[in-house]
Amino acid sequence: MKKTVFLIPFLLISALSIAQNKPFKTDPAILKDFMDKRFGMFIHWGPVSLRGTEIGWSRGHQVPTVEYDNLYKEFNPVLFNADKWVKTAKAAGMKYITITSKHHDGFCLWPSAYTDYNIKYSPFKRDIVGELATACKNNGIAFCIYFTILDWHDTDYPLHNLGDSIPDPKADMNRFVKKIKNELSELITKYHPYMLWFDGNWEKPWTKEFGQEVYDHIKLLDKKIIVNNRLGKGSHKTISPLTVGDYATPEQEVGEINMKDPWESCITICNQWSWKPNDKMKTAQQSIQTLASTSGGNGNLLFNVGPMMDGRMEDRQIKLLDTIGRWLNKYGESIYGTKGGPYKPNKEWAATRKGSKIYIHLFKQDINSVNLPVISGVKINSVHFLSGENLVFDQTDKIHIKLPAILPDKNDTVLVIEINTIAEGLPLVMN
Ligand code: FHN
Repeated sequence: MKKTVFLIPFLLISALSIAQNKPFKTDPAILKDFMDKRFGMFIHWGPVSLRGTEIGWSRGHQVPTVEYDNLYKEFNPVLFNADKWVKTAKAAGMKYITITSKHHDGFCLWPSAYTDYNIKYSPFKRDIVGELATACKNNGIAFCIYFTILDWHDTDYPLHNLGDSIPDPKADMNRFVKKIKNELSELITKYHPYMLWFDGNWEKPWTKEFGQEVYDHIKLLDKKIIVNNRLGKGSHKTISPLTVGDYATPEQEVGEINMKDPWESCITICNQWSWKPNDKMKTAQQSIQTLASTSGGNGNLLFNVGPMMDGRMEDRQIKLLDTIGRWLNKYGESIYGTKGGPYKPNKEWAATRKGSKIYIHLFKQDINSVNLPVISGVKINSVHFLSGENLVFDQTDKIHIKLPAILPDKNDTVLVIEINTIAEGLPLVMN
């Protein structure tokens, strides 16, 4: 009884805010906490891993639709161990995990009461979303959920396959939106996600109005939940008047530097989002330099792995993630809790900043000096490798830093420029 009494005023205020069309915005302090994390794991997984083709997109293409929609009857990833996955992410220096609870193929990795097309009806039966949420909580990793609003399997969603353009007359978007709001209520009240990562807003049936309705529904249940920018319409890369959500989501590329709007690049460790046998994998150097470049642009990196059909992540991917983690163990202060800039990232280097330090991430090995534009009003007190060694520099019409023949780290050598002011307050230098 007591709880309900408390709840009533909150619900009234919330309903009033929505009636005045003042949708909730996520608290900037929560968004800052998210952006300070800088590095997360994306996981694309489902019964499609039995075929090694792309999740959602291969349905009705590389895999016939009927065959694809029945894969769940074979799906039994007996080696799935949520704690192992979370520990792999933690060892990589990742601070959050985002899993595809439901992708465009409509299969749910949690035992939803609103569709039988879910994990409970597979040989595996176990609640994958729930087990991962618990493992994240036990290991101090923020748990986040990917949720598609484009569902080719659902009869109420008007399009049933990639490339469909004629809406199914039997479909009903209002019924569809009601169902996804119910599914989101399940996910929010059972698993308490830190963030919801929506996807699939580009097809005609979805509107900004549906997006706002779902966003308001989420915020009524938990105002703290961070929401990406794929509930509304418009470009994934930016925040615009068409956006519903809190941050931008450039994909398979490092986003443009942006000191105003929060953003996160989602990029695959291999080529495919879900598991593919012998897929081409990125190198440690590419991965670490991508992380430094996203941080240099003031954004986060959501780095995607696709677990195999038996529930394991590939050993070679675990080894690569561990190498990234070892780099972050040494140089993480130049990534976590930093701001991007004050110099724009480029192919040679990226800059991050925190307190009275500017960190320069050097991507090339065979260089004997680095030249940076001077910043008016800034005096350099010292320059050294983050690993310790002091460096000779001078500041005339440019900042010139001499480097030894061998740099400390072949993936990304970090320089520290100690200055006489707070680096985060400096304007961007258009280098
Ligand atoms: O279609 C999806 C794709 O499978 C993957 O989930 C990416 C991740 O950002 N989002 C969509 C393509 O933009």
